[in-house]
Amino acid sequence: MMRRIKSTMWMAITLVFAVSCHNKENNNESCCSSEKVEVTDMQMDKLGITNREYLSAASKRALQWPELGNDWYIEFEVFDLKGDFAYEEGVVRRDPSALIKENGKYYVWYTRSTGKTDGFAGDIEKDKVFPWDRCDIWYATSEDGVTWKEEGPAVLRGEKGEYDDRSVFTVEIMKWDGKYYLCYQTVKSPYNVRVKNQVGLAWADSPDGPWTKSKDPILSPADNGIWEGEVQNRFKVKKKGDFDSHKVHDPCIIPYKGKFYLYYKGEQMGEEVTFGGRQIRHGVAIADNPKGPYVKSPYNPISNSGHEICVWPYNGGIASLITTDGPERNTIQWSPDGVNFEIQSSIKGAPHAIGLNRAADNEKDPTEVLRWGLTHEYRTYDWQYIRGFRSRKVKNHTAIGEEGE
Ligand code: AAL
Repeated sequence: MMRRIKSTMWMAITLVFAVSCHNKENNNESCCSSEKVEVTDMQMDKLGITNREYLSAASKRALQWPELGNDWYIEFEVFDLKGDFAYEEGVVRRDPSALIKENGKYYVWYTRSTGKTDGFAGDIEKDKVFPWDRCDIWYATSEDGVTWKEEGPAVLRGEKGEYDDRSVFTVEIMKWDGKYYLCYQTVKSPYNVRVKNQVGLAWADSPDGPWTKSKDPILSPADNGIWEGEVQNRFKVKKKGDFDSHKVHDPCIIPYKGKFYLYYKGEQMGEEVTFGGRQIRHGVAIADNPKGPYVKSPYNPISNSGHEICVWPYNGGIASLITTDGPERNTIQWSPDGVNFEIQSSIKGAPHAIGLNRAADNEKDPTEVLRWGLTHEYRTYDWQYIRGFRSRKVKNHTAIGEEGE
């Protein structure tokens, strides 16, 4: 535990250090040269430092490293699946939920639609504006995690006028106290670029349904942003509002410390491009009961990086895979309390929209739930399909024929 705290402190220090040096350089001040840093012989040898009188900025950062292990460091590979999850032109299958194992089979839920994407330029009343527009939530089962059988729809879009009448998508599963809960994104028509996205919930006594849907959304965007003008442009705002003022996405509920933690991705009105990517943050909303009410944490946002939510319990806290956007993308983070996350490792990149394996023993290893699972991939912008992934730890780096110890 101590090591973990130290390592995350180091990561934070490194980031702050890097930013402050950068600022000073911009102000034309000489940076990082005058401070006297003590270096022991052991540190010299371990870090391979040439001369303790001439420490580069990199060496100074390295001297602040704690003893880092490899526990949270993993590499991914993706592969094609069989049966109904083999690639099928004309059908969108994407954003798989986590896997659970029931009745000797793995179950997964996912976004499903047919037809090409038209975009926003035409008649949005008739067109399909995104690949995840006009979708329903379907489910599939598999005995081995590789060959999948599509079982049919689980949760359908609502009747005209309901909050989920246009699309239900990007679903997660939670099993709790013998019941099953699906939480998912919802959109109400008309699906224009300024439409607010919400989160719905459905529950059932069996993973095969039937599912009962919540009459109202269980989570909505913050209501404190102000659009500028009437034009359908999501970047034009008078005031942006909270990090989740436009959309609440990628919901995932984890039973934790006697409560229910709903993690989600927020999209802000007037989103910018920052750190070479989208301005995406994560938040959490907490409830006493699975059906809510969910109250957003005053600490939100709890991550300033990431995209799809991928969280799991570990060692009394919550771990989170942060991908795609923001300065901390491609890291795995952990929080002792489900709210205050610190970086544990950086990774080379992860498959998108991971559905992790909740049937795994999440306490066996920090990343056990990521050893294998599901992801989606874009064959084209029109067609996405569900694929498998595996991950492995990097344990050695030995040349062919190199002698062992
Ligand atoms: C995904 C998710 C949400 C978005 C779209 C479909 O990566 O973040 O689900 O709405 O893209």
